[in-house]
Amino acid sequence: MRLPSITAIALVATLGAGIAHAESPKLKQKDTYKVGFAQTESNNPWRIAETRSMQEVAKSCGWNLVYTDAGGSAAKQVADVESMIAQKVDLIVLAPREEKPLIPAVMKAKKAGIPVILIDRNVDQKLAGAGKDYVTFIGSDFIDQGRRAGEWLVKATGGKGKIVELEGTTGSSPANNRKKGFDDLVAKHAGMKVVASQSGDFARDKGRQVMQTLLQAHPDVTAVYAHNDEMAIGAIAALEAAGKKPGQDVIVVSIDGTRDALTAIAAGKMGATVQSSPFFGPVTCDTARKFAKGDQIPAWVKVEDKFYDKSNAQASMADGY
Ligand code: GYE
Repeated sequence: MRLPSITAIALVATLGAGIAHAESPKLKQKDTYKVGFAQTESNNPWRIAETRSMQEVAKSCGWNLVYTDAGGSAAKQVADVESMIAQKVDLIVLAPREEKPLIPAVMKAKKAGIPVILIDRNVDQKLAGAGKDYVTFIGSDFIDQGRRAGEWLVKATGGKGKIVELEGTTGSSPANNRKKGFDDLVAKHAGMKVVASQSGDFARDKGRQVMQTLLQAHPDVTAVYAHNDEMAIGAIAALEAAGKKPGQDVIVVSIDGTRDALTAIAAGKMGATVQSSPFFGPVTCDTARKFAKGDQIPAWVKVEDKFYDKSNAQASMADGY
């Protein structure tokens, strides 16, 4: 079993100075807390690694965890948060499935005097703010992840290609921002074009199905950019089923750093993946402790991510999950 605690804490950079949390609910300093963790779904290795990280840290952080799984439904996730409020938890850790539908849940918790820490995905910044409606957002820079995937692809292809983009869950912050980072970078290269961009809902089989359909309309595609590794693995299956050689005929790049992706890179079927660390337990415990102590917390506790291609995938297999 991997021990993510030390690296996860070390890879977190705080952005700017802390902000005053004048308006948001406070957290008392106690030995034990009742903490709600509202997960979005459990259908991929990333989610499972994240949940495990939270469960593991709960023991050392003095948390009695109230865990819910929204099963891929934002409406269920809102109801999950409402149930945590009814159970009078001390703190809610929310991984909001989509940017807008979870706003009412954040506002209800605020009204009930329960602080909310957002992890992994963010909510719409026009509708809610750190230090006011929730404590902070702990997570990766998704725009930068998309840009890094694009930069690698430009280098790997000499700036030429017909790209299929497989988007994550519609309305989620990683899908919105991974698209922006990649599309903006690719737009600077005249020889590169995104010929189709469609959601595969961050899911392996959906990615395979969408790729299968898009291949019929665009049989001359030369690259795939998937917003996560699960969809990339699904796309590789669709390419192989269509008689194409992933890694040779079609270059595949994505985001996450799962064990399956590192294996596919080592086997030459996938080109590269930008890590998106799911190990939120230690940094969330650390942030909650600091917040209870009255320390200033930045609006965004940024998680730094690694990068894997054929030069380091095999040697980095232990990073995978
Ligand atoms: O990339 C994906 C998961 O929100 C950062 O969601 C997370 C993303 C991750 O389902 O695999």
